[in-house]
Amino acid sequence: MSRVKRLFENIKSDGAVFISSYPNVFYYSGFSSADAYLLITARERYIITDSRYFVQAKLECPDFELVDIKKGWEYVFGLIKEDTIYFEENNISYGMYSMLTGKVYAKEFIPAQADINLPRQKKDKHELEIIKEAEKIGDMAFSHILDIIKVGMSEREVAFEIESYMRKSGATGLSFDTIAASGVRSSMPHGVASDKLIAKGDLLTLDFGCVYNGYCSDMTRTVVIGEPDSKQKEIYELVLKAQTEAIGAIYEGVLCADVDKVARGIITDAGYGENFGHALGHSVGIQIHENPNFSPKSTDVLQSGNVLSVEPGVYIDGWGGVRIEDLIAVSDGEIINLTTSPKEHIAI
Ligand SMILES: [Mn+2]
Repeated sequence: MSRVKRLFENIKSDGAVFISSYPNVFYYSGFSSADAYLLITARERYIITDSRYFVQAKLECPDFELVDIKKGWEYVFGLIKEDTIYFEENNISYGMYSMLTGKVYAKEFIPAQADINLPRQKKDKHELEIIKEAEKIGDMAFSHILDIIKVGMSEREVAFEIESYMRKSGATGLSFDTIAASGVRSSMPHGVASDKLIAKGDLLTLDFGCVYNGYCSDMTRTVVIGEPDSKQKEIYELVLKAQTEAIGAIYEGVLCADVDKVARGIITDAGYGENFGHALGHSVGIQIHENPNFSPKSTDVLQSGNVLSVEPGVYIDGWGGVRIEDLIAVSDGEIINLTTSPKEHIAI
């Protein structure tokens, strides 16, 4: 079923859909730049952009009729007969919303972000292949960086080396700012690379991802610079056990909250429940954080086509932290770990 058809099934109405976010413009039309909007009805498909992108829009979106944004919004919405417009309430400025609801007075605007996003939760075979390739670039970057990391290098140098390797391997960008957090900085779950120099005995958490053909990868490994001490070993083994058992608990149809519970239970029983503050995992796709999530509050059931991270962590203020993250895909009843980098205690 086409993506637009699935969209209208979710909305269950004859209205039009106005799309204003890059991920949804890309998903529904194939247009790979920002600065474009879509207006879609059951019969019509318009892409609204400016002259910088006309050639690109014609190439990438052959099913869409191109409309010059210069013509103005009254012209754009005048193209359709529908009076009800579903829109992305989380992806529109207050200014634009006011302008649209003020000027396009004959139309009723109804927030429909969740319904518009929903088809993206179930990746098709083609999308799964792309994400697998993206994750492979991350795996190769990790293997590359293990040969390079040395005492005295800054976190920023390590991050740049990972990023440049991924770009050379076909990535068009980064999923997010690379996290390279060493020593006590590794207690910050999102410690973006700094000028801190890597020292002997440091834990080093590397969390990174690239964008490849429009889709994100995401992985985390924690390594020790030199031989790990007993506490580093204890925490690493705990996080690894939580991650391995959580992955083992995944099957198509499982409650996402139950997968979180497996990892959280293991970490809590060891006395570190307070040190695992975030959810176990999130979906990955065109965006780095998508739904559903492996979180205690999730009410979602895992379905074929879902791609989620499994990333438990233990963070101890003033000491450091450990996180290990793989990307898991569910495809026709099969559970596929897209991340192949080793997880046994890596000492550098
Ligand atoms: Mn992640």
